[in-house]
Amino acid sequence: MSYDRLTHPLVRENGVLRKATWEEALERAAEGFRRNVERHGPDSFAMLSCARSTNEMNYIGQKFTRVVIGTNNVDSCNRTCHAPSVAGLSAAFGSGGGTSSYQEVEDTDVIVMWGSAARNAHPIFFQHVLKGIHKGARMFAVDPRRTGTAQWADLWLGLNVGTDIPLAHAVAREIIHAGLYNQAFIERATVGFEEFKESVEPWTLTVAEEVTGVPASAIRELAHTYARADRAQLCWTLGITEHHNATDNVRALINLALLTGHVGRYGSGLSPLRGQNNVQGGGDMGAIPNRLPGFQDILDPAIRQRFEGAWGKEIQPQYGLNLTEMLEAMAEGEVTTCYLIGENPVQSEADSLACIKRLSMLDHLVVQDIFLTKTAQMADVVLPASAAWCEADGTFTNSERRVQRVRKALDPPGEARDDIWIMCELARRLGHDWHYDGAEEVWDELRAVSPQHKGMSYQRLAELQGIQWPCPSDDSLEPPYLHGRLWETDPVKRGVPAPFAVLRHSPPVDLLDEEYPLRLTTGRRLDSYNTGVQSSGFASPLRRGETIELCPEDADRLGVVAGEEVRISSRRGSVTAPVYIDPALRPGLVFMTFHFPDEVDTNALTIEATDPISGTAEFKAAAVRVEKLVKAR
Ligand SMILES: Nc1nc2c(c(=O)[nH]1)N[C@H]1C(S)=C(S)[C@@H](COP(=O)(O)OP(=O)(O)OC[C@H]3O[C@@H](n4cnc5c(=O)[nH]c(N)nc54)[C@H](O)[C@@H]3O)O[C@H]1N2
Ligand SMILES: Nc1nc2c(c(=O)[nH]1)N[C@H]1C(S)=C(S)[C@@H](COP(=O)(O)OP(=O)(O)OC[C@H]3O[C@@H](n4cnc5c(=O)[nH]c(N)nc54)[C@H](O)[C@@H]3O)O[C@H]1N2
Ligand SMILES: [Mo]
Repeated sequence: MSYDRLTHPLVRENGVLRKATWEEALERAAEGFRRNVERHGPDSFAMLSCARSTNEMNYIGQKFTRVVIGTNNVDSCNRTCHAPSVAGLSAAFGSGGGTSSYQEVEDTDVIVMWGSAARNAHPIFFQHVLKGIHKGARMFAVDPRRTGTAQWADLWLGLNVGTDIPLAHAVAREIIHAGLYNQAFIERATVGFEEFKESVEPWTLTVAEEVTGVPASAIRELAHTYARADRAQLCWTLGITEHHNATDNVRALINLALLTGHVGRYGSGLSPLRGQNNVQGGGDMGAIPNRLPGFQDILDPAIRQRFEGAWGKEIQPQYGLNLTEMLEAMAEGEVTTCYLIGENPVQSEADSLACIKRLSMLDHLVVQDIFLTKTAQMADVVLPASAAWCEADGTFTNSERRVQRVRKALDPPGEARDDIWIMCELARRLGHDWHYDGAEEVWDELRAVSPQHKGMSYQRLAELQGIQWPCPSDDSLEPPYLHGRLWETDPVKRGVPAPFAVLRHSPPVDLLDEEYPLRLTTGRRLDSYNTGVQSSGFASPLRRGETIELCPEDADRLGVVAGEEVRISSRRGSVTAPVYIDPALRPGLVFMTFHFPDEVDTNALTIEATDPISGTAEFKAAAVRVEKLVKAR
C-alpha cells in the first residue's frame, strides 16, 4: 500500500478520526497534556522526537518536554539503533560521537566494516569506502551474510549471529600473542590493559573458530592486517548494536582500537554510521533522556544551573525514561500521555504486538507526522507536519558530526505546518508564550547554551558548507577527528586515559531449540526505508515486497522453492511471506526486512530483549521455524 500526505489536522470522535481545524486540534492536544500532568504529574508525559527532522525541531522538542511539561522523558529512534555506540564511546572517551570524518576512509590503509550493510544502508559513505579501496586500502567485512558490502571486501568473515565479542576477543588475543600491540600508546593513553589481556586469553583462534564459525586463518589475517596497518578505520552499525549486549559489543571493538592505537589520528578511528538522517543531531540537541543540548550531562548541577538560568525553569536532577522504559511505563500506567513526532513505533518496535497493547493503554496520544501511519491511526489527535528535508529551514548533523544547512524549497501540502510552529502553538496553550522568528533564532538560542556548537553561525555554516563539532568559537576549525589528545606527550593535555573493557560473551537471548531451530536476523534493502511509510509509494522492477530469505540448502531441506508462500513463526508471533533464495546466507540463517509491515509484520517475530545499558532491542536475533503452508500431496 502507499500513503498520502497528511493535509489536515484530525481528532478522534466517537472512536474515529475526523478532520478538524488547527484551533480545535491544538486545543484538544494541549488539553490532554494538561489533564494528564495535573492528574499524574509531569512524568506521566513522554515525547518521541523526530530524527528525520531538523536540529532546531529537536531542540524545541526537548525544550517543550523539559520546560513546558517539566520532565526529562524525551527520546527518539536513536534508542533502536546507535544508543549503544553513544554509550560505549562515552564510557571510553567521554564523548559519544564517531571519531572520524568520511574523507579519512579514503586516506586509510585498512577499512573494517563490522556488522554494516553500508552498500545498501549508507551508500554515500560507501562511495568513500570504494574510493579508499581504489586507492589501495584493504577492506574486511564481518557479517553473517555475504552482503553487497562484503562482496567488495578482500576478506569476508561470516560469523554466527551474536558472536562478535568472541571474534573481537580472538582478534585481540592474536594481536597480543604476535606482539603487534602498540605498547607505547597503551601505556600512555589507556588503563586496564593487564586485566583485559587476561580476559581474552581463553579466546584462542581454535576456540573462536568453534564459537563464531569463522576460520582461524581469517581471524588471524584480520588481526595481523589491522594491527600492522599505519592507519585503520573500524566502522560498525546495527550488526553490533541491535543485540541484548550491544554496549559490550561496541566496547569490544573499541578495545581493538586502544590495543593498536588506531584512534585519535588522521586516518585511524572508530565510526558508528548513524541511522536516520538527523539522529546524530537529535541526540546532540538533547532529545535524549540523559543529556541537555550539546551532550551535557543532566546530573551535573553546574550544567543544570546554566540551563535553568537560560530557560527560567527548574530541570529535574535525574535521567528521564528512554523509549524502551517509556513503553514499559505505559504498561504500568505510569506514562499516560505521549507526544509522538515522526516515529512509527507500532511497526518499528521489537515485538510489535506488545507495543500496540501498550500504546492503546494511553489516556491521550498525539501524533505529529507527514503521513497517517499505523501509529497515527491510534492517536487522539493527529497534527500534519512539513517534511523537514525540503519544506523547512534548519540544520542536520551527519555521522561525521558535520552540521549542514537545509533550506525550505517547497510549501507543505494543504494545511500541514512546520514542526516548530506546531510545538510553539502547543507551548502557548500551555502557558509559555514562545515565539521564534524562523529557524535561525532557534539555532542561535542553542549556540548560546551548547559550547560545541557555539562557533557555528548560519553564515559560517553556509560559507564553509558545513562544520564538524566541536566548534567552540567563531574562528575555530577543529581537526576532522576526535581524541587527538590521547597522543599528547604532556599528561595534562592528554587528559583522562581511555579504559579497556573486560567483557563476557553472552549468546542471543532467544535460544534455538527443536521447535525454533533457525536464526532470524532482520535488516535493510537499498530500495526501501525503515517501516516503508516514506518508501512504499512507488513501484519498481527492482523492488520486491517482503520475503523470507533462505540459503539454497535450507530451502531444499524444508522442501520449499523460490516464490512459495511459507509460514515463519517465533515465540511471539507468526506471519507468512514468499521464499527468496539467497546464496549469501549461511545454513541455519534466515533474513527478512521490516520494510513492508502493512503486508508482513516482521516485528511480530522479533524479541524485546534489550541491552540494559542502552535500552536497544535485539532486532538482530530471533529464534524461528519456517514451515510449508500446504503439505505436498
Ligand atoms: N536503503 C536504506 N538505507 C537506510 C535505512 C533503510 O531503511 N533503507 N535505514 C537507516 C537506518 S535508521 C539505519 S539505523 C541504518 C542501518 O544500517 P545497517 O546497520 O548497515 O543495516 P542493517 O541491514 O539493519 O544491518 C547491518 C548488517 O548487520 C548484519 N548482522 C546481523 N546480525 C549480526 C551479528 O550478530 N553480527 C554482525 N557482525 N553482523 C550482524 C546483517 O546481516 C546486516 O547486513 O541504515 C540507514 N539507511
Ligand atoms: N525488525 C527490525 N526492526 C527495526 C530495525 C531493524 O533493523 N529490524 N531497525 C530499527 C531502527 S534502526 C530504526 S531507526 C527504527 C525506525 O523506526 P521509526 O522511526 O519508527 O520508522 P520510520 O519508518 O523511519 O518512521 C519515520 C517517521 O517519520 C515521519 N517523518 C519523516 N519526516 C518527518 C518530518 O520532517 N516531520 C515529522 N513530524 N515527521 C516526519 C515519517 O512519515 C515516518 O512516519 O526501526 C527499528 N526497527
Ligand atoms: Mo536506525
